Amino acid sequence: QQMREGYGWTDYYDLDDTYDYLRSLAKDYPHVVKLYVGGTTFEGRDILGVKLSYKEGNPKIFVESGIHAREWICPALATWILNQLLTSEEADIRFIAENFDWYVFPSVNPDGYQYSHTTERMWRKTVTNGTVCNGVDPNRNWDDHWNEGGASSDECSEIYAGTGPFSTVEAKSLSATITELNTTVYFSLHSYSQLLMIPFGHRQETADNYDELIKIGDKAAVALYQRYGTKYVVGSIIDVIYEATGGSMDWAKSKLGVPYTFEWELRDEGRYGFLLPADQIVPTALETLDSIISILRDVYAA
Ligand code: ING
Ligand code: ZN
Repeated sequence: QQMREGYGWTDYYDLDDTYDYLRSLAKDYPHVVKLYVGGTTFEGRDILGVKLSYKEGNPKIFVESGIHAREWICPALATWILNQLLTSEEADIRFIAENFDWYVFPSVNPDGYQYSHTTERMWRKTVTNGTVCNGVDPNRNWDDHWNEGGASSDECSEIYAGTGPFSTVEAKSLSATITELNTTVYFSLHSYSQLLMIPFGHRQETADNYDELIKIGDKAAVALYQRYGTKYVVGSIIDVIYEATGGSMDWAKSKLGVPYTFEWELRDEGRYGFLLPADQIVPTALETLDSIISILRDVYAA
């Protein structure tokens, strides 16, 4: 694996290293990669991402990674994908690199990610100055069926929804960026459980293109399986994991009408859980990219 100025994929890296890597890409590939600030945080950090584009007029892909602080495989996977899109000579990878515009945000909860590195490894939420407890679950704070189930009003809960829809600056500012983009594809990266999910996290609606998304998802899970035999279950959030409301992907589907929305729960099934050993970064990334290629081939053909 190519190493660049202290960054690579045989170890996990902290926020500063991750952001430095994005800056190095913008510097080294000035015609293809541009830094893109997607929002801001409680502690005043940028939610930093990149736009990767080889030509005008491509459909857009938004990659939301690291919304939960402790899911360290997600930022690692996001940067690994960027490296592949820029350096791979494989036809499938060149195809997805050059025929879509990629907006990749490896760590959309940077305060939480930093906190998970410095203070509490198992931190999930954002960082706030709560009255009794710290943090909001940034994947329960979006303005779609907010706090209607699988979320909590208790500030100390791991799934605390916040004081109202988009009460967090992180979800609010990022949602404004996503709205402006008018993206065709929305990918959300989480760990762990080996699931490939589509909207919704409640039973009040079903995705308008549910059958199409399931069909694309099932094919993608087969593609993923073919690399190392890793098994993924495909389905809606409510069917395959649990009830959850106010999540980002549900918002992208129901409020923006993004046609193709998928959310991965990456490796593993719980042996290591959030503490996935770093020697699984590259295998996880390779198999996940296989599923991404499958999805994007179908999206392109649709
Ligand atoms: N899982 C997700 C969570 O936020 C999810 C599942 C996805 C819920 C999308 C709602 C919307 O709880 C993890 N592991 O965080
Ligand atoms: Zn998560």
